[in-house]
Amino acid sequence: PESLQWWQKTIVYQIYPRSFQDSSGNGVGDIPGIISRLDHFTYLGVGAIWLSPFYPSPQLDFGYDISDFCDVDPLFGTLQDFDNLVKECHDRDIKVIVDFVPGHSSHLHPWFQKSVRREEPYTDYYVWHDGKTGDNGERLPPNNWLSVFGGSSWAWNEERGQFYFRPFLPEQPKLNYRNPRVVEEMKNVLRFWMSRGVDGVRVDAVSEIMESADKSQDEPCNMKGDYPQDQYEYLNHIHTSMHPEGFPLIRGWRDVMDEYEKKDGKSRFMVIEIYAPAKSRNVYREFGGNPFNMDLVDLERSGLSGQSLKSLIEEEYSNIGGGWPTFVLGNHDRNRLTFRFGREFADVLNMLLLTLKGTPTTYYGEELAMSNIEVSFEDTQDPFGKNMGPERYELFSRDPCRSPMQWDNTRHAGFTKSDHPWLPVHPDYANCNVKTQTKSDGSSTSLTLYKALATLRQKPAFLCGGIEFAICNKEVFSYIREDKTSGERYLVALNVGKVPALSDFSGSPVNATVEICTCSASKRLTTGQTVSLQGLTLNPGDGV
Ligand code: TEU
Repeated sequence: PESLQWWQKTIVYQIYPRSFQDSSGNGVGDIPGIISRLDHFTYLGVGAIWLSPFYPSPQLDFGYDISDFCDVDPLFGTLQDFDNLVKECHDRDIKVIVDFVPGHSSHLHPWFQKSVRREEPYTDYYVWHDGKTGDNGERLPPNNWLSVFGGSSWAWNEERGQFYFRPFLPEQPKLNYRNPRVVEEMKNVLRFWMSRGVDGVRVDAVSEIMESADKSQDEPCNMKGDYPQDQYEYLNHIHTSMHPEGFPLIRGWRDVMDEYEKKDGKSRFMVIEIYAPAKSRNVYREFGGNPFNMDLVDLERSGLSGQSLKSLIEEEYSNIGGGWPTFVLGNHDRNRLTFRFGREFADVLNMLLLTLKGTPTTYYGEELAMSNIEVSFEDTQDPFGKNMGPERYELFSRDPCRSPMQWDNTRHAGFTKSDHPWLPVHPDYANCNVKTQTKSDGSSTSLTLYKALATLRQKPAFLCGGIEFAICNKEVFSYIREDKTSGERYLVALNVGKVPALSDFSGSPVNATVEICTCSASKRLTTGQTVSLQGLTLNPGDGV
């Protein structure tokens, strides 16, 4: 463990600033609110927080549309508040990771405004194109490329008289990385935040960072039969996704982080957002990035079994070479665990995440097993959901997983004093909240389990010990984490199936002592109890 860097020893906790804690009473979370809640991380044993964007923004994609990369939106506070946050975190030995969104800016960014007017040196800061003329003389985009959020990824700008590329919203014009000035500008953005003392970055939307130079090529079709042709999945994105000319940009950003490492000898973490198979993740590692492993994020109930977990985890460990895994279960773009798998599997999946080798990332609220909220189409805030229309919005809207953090059982779960939180609090907050789940009446809750797991994973066997798979079948996923030096040896056994399983785990020892178990398993097992490994029954959702 001594040779591990801080980011290999900690849990990363993702905060969605809008939804964490409102201190100003406007219904939207803010930085002073986060500062007021830092005890939560000390209590849990979480040593790093990652903040989704808090930069000036018209909030059309809730902060992922940035109009000034080097400031704080008044909605969330001031730069002084941010500096205070860094100081308060560091005083508590908590690292701070910020979101770095290099791919696009807001349409309101001065660079884009000047680019529209062809003011030098901004003329080519974005990806502009004349487009084509159709058979009837109509104006058409240069190709069939699609936006991740649906529809053409080209938007017409009347003032400049050209199309611009925008792989997400029309209000998120793509920066042109074929322009060396842009490359340098974004490195300076990184330097700005590194100089303010941040310990790492999460790099946004890395797949879409670079597009083919040749805009005359269409993307090939991916689907057979009836599928909405303006939807992202309809095409294979060889020109806009994971483009090899984007890889060196990762190296450039890593180099900037290294400049800071060299100055003070402190390691900096750069985790990149990419939904990619193991082989492609390795490519990004070669360029200095540390890609999230999103395999568990992409998993749904129908795909969950002991075997499926084994195969995806085995693949990570066998492909990673000298790299370091970064597992994650969910984020602000995906449905919550309870929605995807059912309430009974939330704890067992947290147990999985926190007992694997690698850096785990937890999305806020998952330590409580918070649930998706229901939002009607009329009330939908997320542009991705709105774009899809009343029939399909539920498949795409990200509002349900972004509801306010549930702190206690007072009004709006203690999130805000406003009458109107920006998204409604989940109605289950009276029982599902930090305060209730911390109550020390001896019974175990999702939160107390999470805390116990966070403590346990500090043991060398979990931090850096080997992993050896044990019984893996439809129901059961089990593995042994062992540290040879100290002789620590733990069996982790999880039932992720639909029926109870009676398994024989006995190898060398016949008996084992229960260290920790999920809430459902705690009805039959208790910490410190000796159990026979020859016949251990686990019900669905049980983990031990
Ligand atoms: O998400 C990026 C994103 O949506 C893609 O990685 C996408 O999932 C993939 O390419 C589809 O195959 C990030 C943020 O997490 C999200 O909240 C933002 O809306 C988006 O970037 C735009 O900044």
